[in-house]
Amino acid sequence: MSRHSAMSLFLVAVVALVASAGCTGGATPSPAPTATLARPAQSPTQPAPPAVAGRTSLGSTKPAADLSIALFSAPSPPIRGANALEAVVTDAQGQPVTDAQVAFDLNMTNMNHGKNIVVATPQGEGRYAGRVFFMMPGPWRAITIVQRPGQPAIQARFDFQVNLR
Ligand SMILES: [Cu+2]
Repeated sequence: MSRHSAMSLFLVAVVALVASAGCTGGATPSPAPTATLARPAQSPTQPAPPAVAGRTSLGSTKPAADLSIALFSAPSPPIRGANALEAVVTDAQGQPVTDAQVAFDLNMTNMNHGKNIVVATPQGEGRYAGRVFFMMPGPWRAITIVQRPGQPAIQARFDFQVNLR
C-alpha cells in the first residue's frame, strides 16, 4: 500500500517527445508497427526483469532492437480508473537503460477511446513510471514507446485485461 501511495506522488510531465514515435494521431487505434508481444518473455539468455512488489507483470518483450521491455501495473491486476504502470527497460546485456524517454500509448483493443499518451517519469535503474487512467474494464493495450538519444523509437505492445475493480 505504501508503495502504491508513493507512486501516486509521481508527476507525469507532458512533453512532446512522442510526436514522431509512431503514434498515428488518426481516429483509429494505431496498429503498432513494431509490436512484438503480449506474453511473458521466455528467453533464457535474458535475466528476469526485476520483481516489483505488489505489481502484476503485464508481459515483457523479446528483445526489440537490442532492448527488452517489461511492463508492470499497480494495482494488480489493473482496474478501471487510476493505475500506475511501470516499464523496465534493459539492454542486450541485461543492463538497465537509464537514458531513454518512455511513454505509454493507451487504448482499448475493442473500441477506440482516442489518443491517450502518458509520458513516464524515469525512476532510475531502467524503470519508468506513469499514472494512467482506464475508463472502462475490458481489453486494453499499452504500446510502450522507448526513445533513446540518437536512436529510432522502439514500440512494444502489451495487451491485457482491465478489471472492473
Ligand atoms: Cu471502452
